[in-house]
Amino acid sequence: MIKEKILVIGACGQIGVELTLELRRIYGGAQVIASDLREENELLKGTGPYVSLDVMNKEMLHVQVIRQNITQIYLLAAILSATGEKNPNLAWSLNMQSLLNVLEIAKEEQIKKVYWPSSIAVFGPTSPKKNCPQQTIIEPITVYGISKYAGEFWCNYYHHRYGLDVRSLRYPGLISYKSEPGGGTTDYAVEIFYAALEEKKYTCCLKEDTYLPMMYMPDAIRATIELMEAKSDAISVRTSYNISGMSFSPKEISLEIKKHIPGFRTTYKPDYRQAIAESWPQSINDQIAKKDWGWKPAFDLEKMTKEMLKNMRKVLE
Ligand code: NAD
Ligand code: AKB
Repeated sequence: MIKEKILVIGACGQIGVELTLELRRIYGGAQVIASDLREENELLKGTGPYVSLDVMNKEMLHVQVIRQNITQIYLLAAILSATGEKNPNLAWSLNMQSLLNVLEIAKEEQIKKVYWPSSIAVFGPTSPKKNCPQQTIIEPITVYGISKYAGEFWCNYYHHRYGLDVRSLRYPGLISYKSEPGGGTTDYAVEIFYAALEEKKYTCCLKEDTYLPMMYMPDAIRATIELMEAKSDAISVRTSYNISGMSFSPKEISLEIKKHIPGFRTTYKPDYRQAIAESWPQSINDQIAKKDWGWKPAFDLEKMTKEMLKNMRKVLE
């Protein structure tokens, strides 16, 4: 049996650190090559090999894939929604070219499986706000959302045209404590925990009643692994699957945190991120992921808040 050799690109980001650690737990440290533009993340050090890699450099990427005998690629490098609006050309260029480089090399080298995440940011103001279905009107207004929607169709194209086994999830906003979020509109849902523990007050960039789909990182990591381990013929969606965890507003998460930190106060100072958040659905329908590969989230707002506070207290000690 051929041992899997996995390349994670963007391994030092919010998802990359936790996903790399979980892949190393499953496949063994030496089998999972972490790579990024940045310096190696502290949590990854000593857990397996690390290479410095710019995914935009196709030749360098190709050499690594051949040299390391890679069988699976997880591509996580991207510019997220809020940062993307500050530099739309750069966001389009990185988000598209990184994917095209990976898909093309994966096709040439007959890579067994590719993972690339999409986002709820594909949806736009004309998509249904509540229980947003897999297939619906999709007219994104951010460069990030446009790049994710285009990317989904490139994945679909490489699957149908070349038989490449590429799989994808439309993550909601992800909440985690191990590595910091990297410039998204939903980052407030992580920042609020730091602020609550360190200052007992927080100024939120969104209005108090802005509902968004969110997920605790352990659910997102499990969803990713479950999708990648599912039998190929169970995967009916080759663009990207809707997945859902929870949905809450800044006011609701503030109240939940206040149950544990009684003096905590949030004030609201909406900025350019408000328009982005308002263009996205408030909740997501993930019935196809449930049916195809058995997706089931484990964390709701109450459980996630308890876990975040417990774990962040340890980090801040
Ligand atoms: P992040 O910004 O935290 O991490 C991205 C990593 O990619 C960073 O470590 C960065 O240094 C690296 N990178 C950037 N340019 C690179 C390059 N040219 N070559 C190699 N590495 C490069 O992002 P994240 O939150 O971990 O997101 C990972 C993926 O998941 C992205 O595709 C993102 O769109 C998607 N996603 C994330 C969320 C979320 O809430 N975090 C939600 C939906 C989708
Ligand atoms: C962002 O806010 O840009 C990300 C996402 C939902 O894709 N967290």
